[in-house]
Amino acid sequence: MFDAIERVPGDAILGLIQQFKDDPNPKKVDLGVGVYRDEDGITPIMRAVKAAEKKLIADEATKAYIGSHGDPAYGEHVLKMVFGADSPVLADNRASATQSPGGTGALRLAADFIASQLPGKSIWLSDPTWPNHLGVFSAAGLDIQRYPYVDEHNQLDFEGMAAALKTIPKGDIVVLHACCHNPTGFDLSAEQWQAVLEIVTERELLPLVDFAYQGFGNGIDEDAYGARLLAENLGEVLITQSCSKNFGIYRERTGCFIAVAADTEAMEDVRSQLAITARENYSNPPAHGSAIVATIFNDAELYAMWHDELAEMRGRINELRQKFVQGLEPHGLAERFAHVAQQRGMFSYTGLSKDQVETLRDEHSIYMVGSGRANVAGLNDANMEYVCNAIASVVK
Ligand code: PLP
Ligand code: TYF
Repeated sequence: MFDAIERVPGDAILGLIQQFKDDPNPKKVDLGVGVYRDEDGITPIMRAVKAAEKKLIADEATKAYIGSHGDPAYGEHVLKMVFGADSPVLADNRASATQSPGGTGALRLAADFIASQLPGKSIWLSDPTWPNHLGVFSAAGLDIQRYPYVDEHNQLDFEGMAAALKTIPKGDIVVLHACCHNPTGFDLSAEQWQAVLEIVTERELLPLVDFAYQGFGNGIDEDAYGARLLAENLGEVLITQSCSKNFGIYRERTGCFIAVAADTEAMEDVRSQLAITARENYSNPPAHGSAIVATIFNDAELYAMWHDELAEMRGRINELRQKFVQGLEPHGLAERFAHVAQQRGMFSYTGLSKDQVETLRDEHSIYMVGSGRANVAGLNDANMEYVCNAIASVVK
């Protein structure tokens, strides 16, 4: 029976990991997959996470199931991180948290919830977006539509985006990246979020805010600006959250699907459906990652340790953005790449073409995604000059 099964290519971003490993060039540079790297190129376990794990090993009393919505303590901490402890949304008790296997699991919960409870609605994704958005939403059977996000010069095209949002049929779902847009690194300003709120209100759209990088852009609260603005001013908002990046616990699969409803009653109705969606997918979420996060939030010392290290990571990325543009200055390319210093998060749409990306890989062993997306965190003082020289050689 399996004779007819076709072999298909794997995920292009994850495929870069293997290509990089197999490259014998000692000068090779990995700017591919989106994991944070430190100055030594390592993806470290954060200090507070290590300490929380030690505590958990000593104190953990059971491995019994945690329930379809996950650990309530984790859910409460995530709601406070996303909305702010004093949020009117939380005071009104109209937000529900369902712990999920990573942000991807939250996206799948969102997709299945939309497919079963909001049938006939299309889902609108930025063009470009994280390729897995297309995979997850189409696997759930949703009709996918696109709105523009960058112009032909690889700059944020907010006018184009806003014009497209104004044409979306009433009741459709629009996916917005809360911060650190993947793959471009272009985020919306406060004024632009306000404009989005007005369009979404006027068109009666349902925003789905994908929040995978809180704390990687400008700060925990700063990065939540758009998500909070929408949740505080709209009756209904969906949020898919991830702790993979900001706690560095990628493989522990720790995320949360948040549904904001008009009031507590409506929220409880939605919540009851989400327990079924979770159960039908995987029954219960994994518990280790959420236990780490809850342990850190419950301990003032661990919280401070985590908060400081996240600030260090964010500071390093933003500093690398500046150094990269400075490194291109002697080549007369500082202006052409000035946008890299303005972008936020791990990723930058560099503006390099597919051919230039291929030349960088084949001739210089510098790996980035075909779209020209670079993981800025893969840069460091040791490889910066090498990368800048190589880029200068391919663009000239
Ligand atoms: N959404 C975006 C835009 C992402 O870049 C990621 C990153 O991997 C995710 C969601 C989900 O991440 P994870 O499933 O690893 O938590
Ligand atoms: O965009 C990235 O690099 C990260 C990691 O199927 C990732 O979000 C990439 C592809 C994928 C899963 C995670």
